Amino acid sequence: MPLSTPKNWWQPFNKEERIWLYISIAWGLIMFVMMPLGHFWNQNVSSETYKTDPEEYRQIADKFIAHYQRKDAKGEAITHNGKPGGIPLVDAPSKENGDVFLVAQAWQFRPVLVLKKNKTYRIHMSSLDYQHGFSLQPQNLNIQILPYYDFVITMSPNETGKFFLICNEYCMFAGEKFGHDTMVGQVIVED
Ligand SMILES: [Cu+2]
Repeated sequence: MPLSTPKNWWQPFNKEERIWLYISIAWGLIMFVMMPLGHFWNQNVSSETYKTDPEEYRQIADKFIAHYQRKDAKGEAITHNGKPGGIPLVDAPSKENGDVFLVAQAWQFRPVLVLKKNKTYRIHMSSLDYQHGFSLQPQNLNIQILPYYDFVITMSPNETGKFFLICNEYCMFAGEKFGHDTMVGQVIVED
């Protein structure tokens, strides 16, 4: 038989090759079981999913924001930075009183939600344009936000403080501008 046509296309593994193969299979299995396990340490929470569309969702969310936006003594709407045109600050209703709506849009999350410790909230989230990520920090709770889908998570904050929402899905450019790295929102938990 000529040398150029070996009987078997494969050769027996040598020792190092076999070790690396076993390591990569084991690592693949670890990564695989981490996905469902992440559910138990609350890195990925269960969500309900509904169909929506960006225009419909925008209307519902803006109505929600107008209704629950925090007002000052003179009845003026309050924003997160105290300036007109800032992101609205909303006293979110707990589960018994209504649903909460969060909008992701290049490149902001709105509104800034003010929640109460140990109350339970149903939080809807959808995108008006691209795929965005909802990454609550420093808790590291991660959910994808997609246009045309309304994800609802139920959560009960158990510590007070200011938490940040970071977009952890690279969201493209809009009008030839890039702003993914600036897409940071806020959630405030009060007593
Ligand atoms: Cu984004």
